[in-house]
Amino acid sequence: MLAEGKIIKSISGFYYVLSEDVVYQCRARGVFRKRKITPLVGDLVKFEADNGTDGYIIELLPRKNELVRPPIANVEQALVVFSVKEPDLSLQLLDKFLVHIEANEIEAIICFTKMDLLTATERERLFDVASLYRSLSYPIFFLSIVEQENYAPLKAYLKDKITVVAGQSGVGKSSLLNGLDTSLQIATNEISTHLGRGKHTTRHVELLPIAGGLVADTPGFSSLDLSHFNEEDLSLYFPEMKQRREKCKFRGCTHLAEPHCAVKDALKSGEIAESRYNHYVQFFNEVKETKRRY
Ligand SMILES: Nc1nc2c(ncn2[C@@H]2O[C@H](COP(=O)(O)OP(=O)(O)O)[C@@H](O)[C@H]2O)c(=O)[nH]1
Ligand SMILES: [Mg+2]
Ligand SMILES: [Zn+2]
Repeated sequence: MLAEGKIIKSISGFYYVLSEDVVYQCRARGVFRKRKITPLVGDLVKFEADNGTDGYIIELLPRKNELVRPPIANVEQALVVFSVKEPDLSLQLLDKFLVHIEANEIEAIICFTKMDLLTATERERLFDVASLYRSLSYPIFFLSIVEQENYAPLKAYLKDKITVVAGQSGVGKSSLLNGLDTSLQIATNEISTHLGRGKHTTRHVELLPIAGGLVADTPGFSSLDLSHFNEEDLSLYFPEMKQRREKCKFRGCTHLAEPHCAVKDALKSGEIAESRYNHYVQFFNEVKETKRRY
């Protein structure tokens, strides 16, 4: 039988291929190794199976994209998970996640978790902050494992897509997935074994079938290093700047000190939020600083 499927897990030379609700344990034909192509989780493949359980991958279909950390192909969107408390919300970190996601041309969906920990006044303040991100066209969800009321509309976003979950440890990523699919029992409160770049971690990459889509609980964009960015490109990853930078007088305008800068004009008129602009400047300096050091 020749069929098409998606790799949802890979463990020591075996690839687990999901095809019409059945998972086949596959090996890759030697031809991949010779061509130095490694199948990735998320890859759409053609495989041959002689029985209902095992098979051979014979062809990788073209990838739309490929993330490095976590190593997943064909990712279409990221759930950017931020708790509103414990740990406290950091807009600078949120913007940094968004920059990485924009740079990878992936759709971002912002999920604010632990809403139950906010007082009524704090909620109002959060809604103000959220409206800024809504104005940038990011879908926003307010979630809490105590109330569970916003899980259903979020599920609709997952259907037929590969989604990675991004966010700091402890913000409630695993709890959120358990809430979306109550048959899952992902361990929560896991102490992260991730101790930095290059360190071996025991966490493997796996796509979980949730709400008609495939979701990786493995934290996406776990390394938020900006060193591989060019400072001149940074404003491409802030949609409100990208939209205006063509109107700057100088080509290659950095929107810092140049005259007749459309971005700074929009900042002055309040069309671009100060917090977003300030984070842009901080990231710009961070990129320059890391370049200077190497
Ligand atoms: N109060 C409250 N606690 C939550 C919520 N979501 C998660 N938590 C708690 O936050 C801790 C970390 O959650 P976990 O899902 O493991 O976070 P992860 O590290 O991002 O996967 C656990 O103790 C959860 O019970 C929430 O909506 N409200
Ligand atoms: Mg977790
Ligand atoms: Zn400019």
